[in-house]
Amino acid sequence: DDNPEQLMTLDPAWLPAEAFRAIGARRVLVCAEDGPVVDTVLAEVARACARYGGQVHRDPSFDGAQLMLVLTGSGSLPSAAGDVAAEVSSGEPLGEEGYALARPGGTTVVLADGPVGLLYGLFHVARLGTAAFDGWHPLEARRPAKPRRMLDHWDNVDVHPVMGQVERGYAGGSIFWRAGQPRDLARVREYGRLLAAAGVNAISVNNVNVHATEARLLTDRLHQVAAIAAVLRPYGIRVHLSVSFASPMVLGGLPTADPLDASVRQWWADAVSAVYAAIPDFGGFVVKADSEGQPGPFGYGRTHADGANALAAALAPFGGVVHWRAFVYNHHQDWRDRSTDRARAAHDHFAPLDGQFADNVILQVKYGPVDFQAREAVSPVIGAMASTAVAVELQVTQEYTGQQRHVCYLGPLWSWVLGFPFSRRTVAEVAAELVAVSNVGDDPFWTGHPLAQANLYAFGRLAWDPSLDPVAVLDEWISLTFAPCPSPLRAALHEIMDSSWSVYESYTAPLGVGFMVDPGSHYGPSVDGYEYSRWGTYHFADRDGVGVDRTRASGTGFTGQFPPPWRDVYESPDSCPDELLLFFHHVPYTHVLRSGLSVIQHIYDTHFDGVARVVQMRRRWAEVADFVGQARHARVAELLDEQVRSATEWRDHINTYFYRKSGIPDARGRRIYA
Ligand code: BDP
Repeated sequence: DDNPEQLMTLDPAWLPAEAFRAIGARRVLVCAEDGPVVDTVLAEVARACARYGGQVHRDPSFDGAQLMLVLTGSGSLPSAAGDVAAEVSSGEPLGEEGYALARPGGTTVVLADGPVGLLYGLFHVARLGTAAFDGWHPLEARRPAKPRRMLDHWDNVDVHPVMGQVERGYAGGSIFWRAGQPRDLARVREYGRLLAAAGVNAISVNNVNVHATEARLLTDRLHQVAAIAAVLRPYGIRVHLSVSFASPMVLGGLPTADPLDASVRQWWADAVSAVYAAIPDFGGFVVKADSEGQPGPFGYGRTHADGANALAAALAPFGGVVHWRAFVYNHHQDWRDRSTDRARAAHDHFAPLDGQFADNVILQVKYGPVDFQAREAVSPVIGAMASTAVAVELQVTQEYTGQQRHVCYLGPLWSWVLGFPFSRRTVAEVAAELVAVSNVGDDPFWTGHPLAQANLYAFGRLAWDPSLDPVAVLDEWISLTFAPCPSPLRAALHEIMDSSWSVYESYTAPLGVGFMVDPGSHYGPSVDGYEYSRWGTYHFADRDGVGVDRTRASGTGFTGQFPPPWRDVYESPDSCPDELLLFFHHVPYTHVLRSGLSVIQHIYDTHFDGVARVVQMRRRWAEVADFVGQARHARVAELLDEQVRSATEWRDHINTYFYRKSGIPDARGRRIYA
């Protein structure tokens, strides 16, 4: 399938041709000097106009334009654009990626200072559709909240014997490699287009677990990375690479990878200059060190600041950065030792290093202290690094949220994380940037579950503007994807997707306790799957109660890693939010929640209710069959069958397990398997 034909069968995702109808039916003037990104803008406009009967003009003196896309600094501006430019210049600069849109009279004007801003402005007009051409529009100036909005691919070059082509990938194979070989990049080009339309401007192309072949992307396979960079550059996207901390040994043949060793530092400097010779706008490195078996500075008695700074020193002369992951914990814990707590690990390791990292190191912290669960507390590391640039890492690939077989729109989860207030500032304000693990593969629908595309779109949009309402973002995605979207379909999609995260949460692990998944695959229920394992993810259920005591008073002391007021809010079960109760406390099954229900009754009720809601989702989807392409409708229908099956399995495992442990029957007398 490595030929252009594969694109014929590829679902268009958001931005099908129809999404450009409003633009393509008009006279469009593009005032900008050619260059890779401006050429992208021109090609988009030309394609739309050819399809919908509009015209593209390049001469700034043309005065019949209905839409003007204007790059400032490209000579004398047409008069409508000049007026907008004057208004813009009185405010904050737009920057390389910002744009302004106004409609002072009968012409819609998009203005940008840099080519990428112009591209983002064009996509904004596509989002607005005909509304961009109605009546009068006051000036709106848009700039990204974060300078880097990045996706990490966990793609392997070789097929890994356990993890396959894409680690935790649920959408087929890699779009970059297949069985050790680079693929045709036509699909990557389309991917770049989708990402730019969502506002993403950086990707890391390979797995954070760097195996032997992937390590060589830094050296003799570098041309493969350069080829990907060339395809993404016209969409304003820069490429980064995951590297092994042991590269000087495994690639360079040195006897050590000690970050303070002069020959090691020289090796990195040489490797980095070769990278920049091949890819002048290369973004930098992503590093998973001393984590789940990856090599790191601990092996040499050095700190993570020593390790990160060594790579940062090599990248600094070229403007590159190191994304250094904070996912460092002991995955060989002794489950009999109750004093160990995986949730504590990142803060224990990294908070003492605040202030020691070089300026071009970005500490990449998972949003929760454990591991991408459907519900966990926000990581206290994010609030503990006042003198360090922090990237908050989200997981678009649905490893623990249904693996793109369940509908689970994650916008509301991310929005909650981003809005979480540490002492004075929210996570969104504290974070220097946002990063997420991609959910894309070579599946014809891009993401396995066609509705999982919404997560990818939402990540980009929320990284651009964390204050956006996630349901409004979903609505944008619906409008762009199903253009033109009939209202019964829109209503059904909202009913199915808006609260699908909380539905997923309701039939899986209760009240923030997490995991209870099949070990290894992480799909489906296995209540005790990890209970006596070395990975440190426990629920401690016994006949009297359930939950992890992370208090200072009697537990692991994790609550003490939070600043006030959270250290006290979480410390007591009376003030701890119910949805996180079992994340922080071990409580009796009879503990009464704010709802007035006991913990055990809450477990029963949410699990029955969750399945009922999934059945209702399936019914709603069946009702809108006439409004959706057949292949797309069939794929979602098939997956909803699986979601009903899986949710039922979850319900029965969880309810039975807790009924057996507690001996307390369901107050409403529903069937629980004994
Ligand atoms: C875990 C995944 C594992 C990843 C790891 C990571 O199960 O495959 O390698 O995260 O983030 O959630 O490094």
